[in-house]
Amino acid sequence: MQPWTSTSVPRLPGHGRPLRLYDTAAGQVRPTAPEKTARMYVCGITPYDATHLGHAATYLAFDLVNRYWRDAGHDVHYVQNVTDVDDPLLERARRDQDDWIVLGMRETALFREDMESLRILPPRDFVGAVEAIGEIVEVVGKLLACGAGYRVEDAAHPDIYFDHQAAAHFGSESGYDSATMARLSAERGGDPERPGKRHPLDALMWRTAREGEPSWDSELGPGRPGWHVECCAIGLNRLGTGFDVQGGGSDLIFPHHEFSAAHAEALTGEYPMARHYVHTGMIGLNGEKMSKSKGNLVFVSRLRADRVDPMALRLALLSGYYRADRSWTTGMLDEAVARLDRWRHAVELPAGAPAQETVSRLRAHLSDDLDTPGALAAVDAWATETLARRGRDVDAPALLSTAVDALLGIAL
Ligand code: 5CA
Ligand code: ZN
Repeated sequence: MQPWTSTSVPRLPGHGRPLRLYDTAAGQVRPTAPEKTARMYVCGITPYDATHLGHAATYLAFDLVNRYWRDAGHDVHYVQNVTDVDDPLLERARRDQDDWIVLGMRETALFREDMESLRILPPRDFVGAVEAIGEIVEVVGKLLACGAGYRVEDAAHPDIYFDHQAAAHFGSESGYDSATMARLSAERGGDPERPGKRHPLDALMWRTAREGEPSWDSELGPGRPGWHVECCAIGLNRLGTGFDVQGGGSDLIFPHHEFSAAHAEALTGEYPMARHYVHTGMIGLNGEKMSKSKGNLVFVSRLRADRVDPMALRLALLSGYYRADRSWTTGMLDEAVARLDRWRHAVELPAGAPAQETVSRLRAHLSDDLDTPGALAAVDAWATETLARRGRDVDAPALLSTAVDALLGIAL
């Protein structure tokens, strides 16, 4: 798929220390150690509805990772998928008597616009499940051939499942106990009740054709791909195994990332698939989880239509810790508008407080597991000094503005 258009990233003099991120598998903050080209896979949208603030906050967190690595001199090979064929999309299309392909195209187009307006750097590879069907079939075929995959004994629908015991490290990504795994798998798209599976946890890799559902002819027989194997195939084929970051919201810790990693291990014999598993907190609204069923989704496109400055929106989303479950409030947006206004006034002055130290603090906070509240506070302190006319450094406003653009993605 065509990704969205990139904004340019200015080069900032110097660099900070290595980026440290919380790794779900290790249960602690660890330094990332990319080679010249850093490799990151972030789970993309299922395009049956518009981008809400939860999606935006998640992609924004990984945008900071991307920007920090670039600032450190790395190239970043960033891959993101689009789950453009799956149950939620087909269900929505059926409910609205819509064409599932057109629905997916429409919402993906809107997502691109939203990402571009928020100045989120695009992935190098933006890959839809549909365009990757050939490579997914190949992965499923190999897993079937080596015994990690099996067909359920169901003459009408001999679907292919993954035997989770085929991966020696199954469970190491989430660290969850079996009761938690069973509960989450049932809640998040699994089918523990399906007769004929070797184990209730085992995940679907190939769903044979059903009446009224899209399917593709393949050596596995006509059908469509399961969800976890989609991300495994798209990621491995572009990044290889042992890539730096596998990312997404915390709702993907299990079963999605556990199974993608297990498929990769069974397929390649190598472990781990990713060196860091990084998960963002869930965004809610006024204290309640943002969800379709509650009808309390706040869409980026709606805010854009209301002429909210995307930079204020970006700043508002960055004002909380990325890993914390947190609530969106209109107060956050008001605060961000005022903050942006202060910063813009400060950088417009002909001179300001010296900014070198602020840039170092900005980098230090970001390198510390993306401490954005600390990073914003460092810029606030510089703006306060500058607006009080306590600085005469004529280079400071431009340096500060470059740093805020390069590292935080905010255009002042
Ligand atoms: N297509 C799959 C991933 S392969 C998917 O989860 N799609 S999604 O549209 O449901 O979510 C897209 C991304 O946004 C995922 O990384 C998901 O973890 C994240 N996300 C979803 N809801 C929220 C939320 N309320 N807060 C923060 N992140 C969220
Ligand atoms: Zn995914």
